[in-house]
Amino acid sequence: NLHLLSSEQVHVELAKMLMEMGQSHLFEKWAAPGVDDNEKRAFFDQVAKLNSSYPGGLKSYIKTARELLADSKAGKNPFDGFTPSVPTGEVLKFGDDTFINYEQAGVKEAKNAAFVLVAGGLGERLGYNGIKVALPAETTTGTCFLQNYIECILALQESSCRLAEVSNLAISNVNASVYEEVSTFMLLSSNNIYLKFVGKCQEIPFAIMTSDDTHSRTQELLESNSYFGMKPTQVKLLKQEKVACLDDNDARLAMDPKNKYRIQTKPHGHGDVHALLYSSGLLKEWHDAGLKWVLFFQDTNGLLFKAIPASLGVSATKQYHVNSLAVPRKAKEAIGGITRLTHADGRSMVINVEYNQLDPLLRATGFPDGDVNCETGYSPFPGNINQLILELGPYMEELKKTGGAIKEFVNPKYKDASKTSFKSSTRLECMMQDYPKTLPPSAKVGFTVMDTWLAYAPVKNNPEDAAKVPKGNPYHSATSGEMAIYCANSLILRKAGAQVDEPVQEVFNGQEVEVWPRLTWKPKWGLTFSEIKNKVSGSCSVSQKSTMVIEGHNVILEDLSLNGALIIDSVDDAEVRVGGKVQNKGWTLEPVDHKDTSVPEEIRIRGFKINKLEQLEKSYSEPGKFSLKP
Ligand code: UPG
Repeated sequence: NLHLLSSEQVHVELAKMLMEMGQSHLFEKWAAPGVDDNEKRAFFDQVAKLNSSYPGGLKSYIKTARELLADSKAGKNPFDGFTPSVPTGEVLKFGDDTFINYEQAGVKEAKNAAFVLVAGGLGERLGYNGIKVALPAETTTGTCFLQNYIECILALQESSCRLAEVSNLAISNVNASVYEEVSTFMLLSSNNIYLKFVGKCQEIPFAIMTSDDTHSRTQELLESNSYFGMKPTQVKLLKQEKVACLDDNDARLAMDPKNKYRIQTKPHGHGDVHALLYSSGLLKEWHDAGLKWVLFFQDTNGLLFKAIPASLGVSATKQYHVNSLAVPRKAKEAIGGITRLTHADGRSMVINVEYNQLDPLLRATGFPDGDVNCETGYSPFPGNINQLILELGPYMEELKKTGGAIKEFVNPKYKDASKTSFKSSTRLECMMQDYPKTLPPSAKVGFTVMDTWLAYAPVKNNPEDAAKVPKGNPYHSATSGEMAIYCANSLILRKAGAQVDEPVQEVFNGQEVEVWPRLTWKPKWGLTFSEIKNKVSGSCSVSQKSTMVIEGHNVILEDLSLNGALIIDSVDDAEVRVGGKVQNKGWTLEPVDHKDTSVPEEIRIRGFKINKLEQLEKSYSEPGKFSLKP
């Protein structure tokens, strides 16, 4: 009832609560009554915010903190009583029949999905000054992560809608003329006539979790780029709040070192996303609109959407309440391991064990070597890439009970072995992948393993740290993130029938990487393997030095021999067949030093810049059929 009281009374109530919870030190240095009143009011405003943004309020935060700090001091193993084992999941192979079927099922389901990007992290390990979603995923086109994500969602939306429409046509044999007024996209009917679609596609909602560190810059990025083609109403930003820092094992709240009228705060972790989706009412809105799936993803993975259709297909086919995407994991790699934990009392769950906990857990449970590779050269535990697909109905039901609260942890850095004081203040944290921890054993929790080259190439490490990564382990840098996109696109085109040259090895920012031809395309050109395969025909070949940028939707590669740079842009109604021999000097990669501040930060952190020497560039701005055969 606090909000019904006048603000002064609210302050009194909050002060009482803090006193009751052993926080009187917060007021010790306050000036005499009547002095610094504005600052004192601001203090209570901050307390009110900390209180309302945490499920159960500050009282509950302090209580949980005391319990977790006591466990930590006692050295209690969070996995006490549990034995880890390797779980079984769905292992997919790109391009085979199973994969294609899952992709088809996933595209069909996509119209019932909502996407959630967690982008509140500052990316301290990367050390980039901007927000991570504004970084170019690759510099051939300069497309940033956020643009890529939005264009992928829009492409999926259109493919899903088209698929639904094609099946409607097949069922109802609709009169073609109905479809001829406006064109949003083209359909191929069962008797191979192109029809123009006039219906409205269901918009796939897109929510982005931001924080004080990223909110305004994310908003500006969207606004200054017209939401990258998405309707502004389709995108919702949810800002997570920070939580109070803790000074000692009694969970005394830490004062801001610079202001005696403020509590020091730090991020609470990506697990906040569940409480925010629930408390904002968004989940209910999606549920009421008949949606079925919520897909969570992270800020810098330029490959992710290549794996989304098939993994959504797995969720739909297997009716998984929770489906985590995973890739083969190198031992000690900084990605969590998906593990089956079986308790002595018979309980069992499949859950992520975070990368810093897997080794101690294994050592404590009869695996003296800890987190090591097995005979395959990989850890036997699949690596969690933190792409989660939740079925909305059961998810809503669970959140009605928990309010979205996720099992938290605390990670204090103690001054010495007595564990009585901390080197610096700590706070409670939570992770979005810990959601299944509160689920009943009946919940269907599964995971889907994909090839790393297809699904996972995040940008997390700065050049110095990346250069120190042990040989054979992934760099997870801006350099490797960009190279992974060219590699994946080259391998996909190969699988689609083109002959693509082998990569060459080069060193940028101290990291040895494979440089494949720089092949890029808009997601609307092809997100699934079937879509891409349909656009590659005859005998196509691409040399290693080549660059290709496909901006159009309906561009068909037909007997193309590419040895140079080719840039094609076309409106959706133009069908462009590209073939023949394209030969020019192309675009080259020129090394730059990451310390060279004359080069923009987003370029120098990858260690190369693109020299555009010569290219064949064509743009088709009118509808019609065209052929480009130089
Ligand atoms: N993030 C927030 N709010 C926070 C902290 C992080 O939104 O308070 C976001 C961040 O922007 C990013 C994501 O959460 O999009 C993940 O953060 P990051 O620092 O990249 O996570 P890691 O510590 O590297 O680990 C996560 C998972 C781990 C998984 C790995 C895969 O915890 O299990 O293997 O991501 O990339």
